[in-house]
Amino acid sequence: MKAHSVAVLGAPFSKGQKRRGVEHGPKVIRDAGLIERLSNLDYPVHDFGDLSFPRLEKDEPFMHVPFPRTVGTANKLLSGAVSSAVGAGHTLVMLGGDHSLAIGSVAGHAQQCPDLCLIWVDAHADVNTPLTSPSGNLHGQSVAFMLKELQDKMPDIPGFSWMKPFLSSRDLVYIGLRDVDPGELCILKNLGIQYFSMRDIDRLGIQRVMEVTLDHLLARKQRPIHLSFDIDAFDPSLAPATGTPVNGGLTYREGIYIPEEIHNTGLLSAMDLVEVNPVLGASREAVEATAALAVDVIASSLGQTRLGAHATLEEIPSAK
Ligand code: Z70
Ligand code: MN
Ligand code: MN
Ligand code: MN
Repeated sequence: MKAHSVAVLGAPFSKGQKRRGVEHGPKVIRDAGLIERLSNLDYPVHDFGDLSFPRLEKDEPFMHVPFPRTVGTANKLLSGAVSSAVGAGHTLVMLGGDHSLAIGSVAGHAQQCPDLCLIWVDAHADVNTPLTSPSGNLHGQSVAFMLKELQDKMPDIPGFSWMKPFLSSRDLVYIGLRDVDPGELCILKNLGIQYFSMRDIDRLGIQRVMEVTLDHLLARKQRPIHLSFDIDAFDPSLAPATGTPVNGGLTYREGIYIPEEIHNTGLLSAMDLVEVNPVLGASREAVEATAALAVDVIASSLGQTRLGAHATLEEIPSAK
C-alpha cells in the first residue's frame, strides 16, 4: 500500500534553543542517504530543499524567552510550506532544526487536516509555557502553543499572532519521556494527557505501548497522524549528536518499532525528525551514527521493514 508521494522539507533553524549547530541537521540527514533510501521504497520523492528563514534585525527577549519573533516568523513560514505540501497530497517529512519547528509543522498540517492526532516521541514533553519554562527556550514549549486547553495559560508572545491553538489534549500521546519539568508534569496530569515514560515502556513493553497509543488516538475514528520525533528520545549511546542527551532512552529496536507500527496504520500524514546537532557529536562517527539513525526512523515511518522488500512470485527466476 503506497498511495502517497513523499515530500522532504529541510528546516535549518536553531533559534528555539541556545546551542548552535542544529541548523545543520537537514544537511547531515540528507548526507546519510535519506533521499536514496526513500526512493528505494518505491515512492515518488520530492525534495523541496531547505527553507530559508529571515534574519530579524531586532528581536528582544519576551520575559526570559529568547528570539520570540524569529521563532514565530520561521514557524509561520514553515506552516505555509507544510500546508501546501500536505494539500498537494504528499506525505510530508520535515527535517529540523530544533523542536520549536513542530509548532509550524503541526499547525500547517492541521490547516489541511483539522482532525489530525499527534504522537510526540521525545525524552522531553516540550509543554512548558513561557511562565513555567526553566530555560525560556521555545523548543521546550512547542506543544503548549498547540493545546486549546492551555489557552488561558499562554501569554501573547510576539511573533505568534498568526496562530491559534488547534489541538485537544486527548489527541496527543507522548512516548519516551524521562526529563520532564515540574510545571510540565502538572500540565500532563491536569489535562489527562496520555503519556508513556521510559519507565512505562520498561513495565509494559513497546508492543503494548503502541497498541494503547494507537487505540487511544484511533479507536473512535481513523484520522491522519502527525509523528513528531525528537532524536533525543533514543539513548545517548545511539544518538549522541543532540543538544540535550538524557540517559536511559529508547533502544534501537524500540525506536524503530514505533514508526513501524505507525506506518502499519496507513494513516501517517506528516512527520518531523528534529534535534540532530552535528556540532555536538564527539567525533565524525558519532555524528554519522546519529544521522543514520534519523534516516532509519524516517524510512521505517514510510514502510521500510526489517525483513526487507519482498519480490513478487513472477520475479523469482524460473529454472525450467
Ligand atoms: C526543558 C526546557 C528540551 C529538547 C531540551 C528541556 C526541553 N524541559 N527539549 N531538549 N529537545 O528547557 O523546557
Ligand atoms: Mn523535543
Ligand atoms: Mn527532547
Ligand atoms: Mn506499506
